[in-house]
Amino acid sequence: MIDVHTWPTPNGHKVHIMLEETGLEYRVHPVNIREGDQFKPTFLEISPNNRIPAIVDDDGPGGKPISLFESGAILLYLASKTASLLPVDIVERWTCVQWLMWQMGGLGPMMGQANHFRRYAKDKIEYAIDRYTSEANRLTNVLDKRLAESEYVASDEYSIADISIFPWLRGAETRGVMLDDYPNVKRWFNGINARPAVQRGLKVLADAQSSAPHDPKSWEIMFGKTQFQRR
Ligand SMILES: N[C@@H](CCC(=O)N[C@@H](CS)C(=O)NCC(=O)O)C(=O)O
Repeated sequence: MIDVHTWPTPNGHKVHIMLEETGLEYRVHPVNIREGDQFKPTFLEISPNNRIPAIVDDDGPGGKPISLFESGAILLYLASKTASLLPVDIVERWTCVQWLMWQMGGLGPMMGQANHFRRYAKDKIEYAIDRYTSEANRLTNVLDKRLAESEYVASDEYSIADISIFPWLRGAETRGVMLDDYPNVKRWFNGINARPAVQRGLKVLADAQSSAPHDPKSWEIMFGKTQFQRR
């Protein structure tokens, strides 16, 4: 059984979708990041970076429990555990890892910053809004060019690279990225969105999902002193 400590955000959705795609048995433990659950000592024990998602697999390597944080590492682990969604061909496999790293180090953080400065920053800093919106669009264009030559991101096979990127393109317009401007991304996005396992993954904790603006308390937890306190 896999225990997933999570919340319905893009990084959480990656793991929810992967668990549904692989058919692994899992239990959901909500970590309400707007209320500060990510700072609880029990959560920090498995995720010292105070970020969701994290998993504990009681049937890890050698039948022993393993706990993991960082969504990219979790996707790689679950792909390797189930021998699925990671291409077998060695070139395609490394291409898949390459795009997974591109998402983890580029698209995710830049989309996150675009969202932050466009929606959450107390001061509307034009330079920051422009920089991160431009970066989010530049990266989406890189993806669009890739998807002009390949059905899926790593190859013509659906893989964890697609699963890692897809949630970041949901609600892209709030980050200043219009999918109509990227026809290959739009074609790929609609195909993935139509997968039953993806739809099931998106339903995990769906009731808790909120696009409402932060109130002063949740803003302080996410972006104020509580976030940056040494633990
Ligand atoms: N690189 C990490 C990023 C995880 C991350 O940023 N998680 C956010 C939600 S999407 C979070 O837990 N935020 C809590 C906080 O900022 O305190 C991953 O991919 O797992």
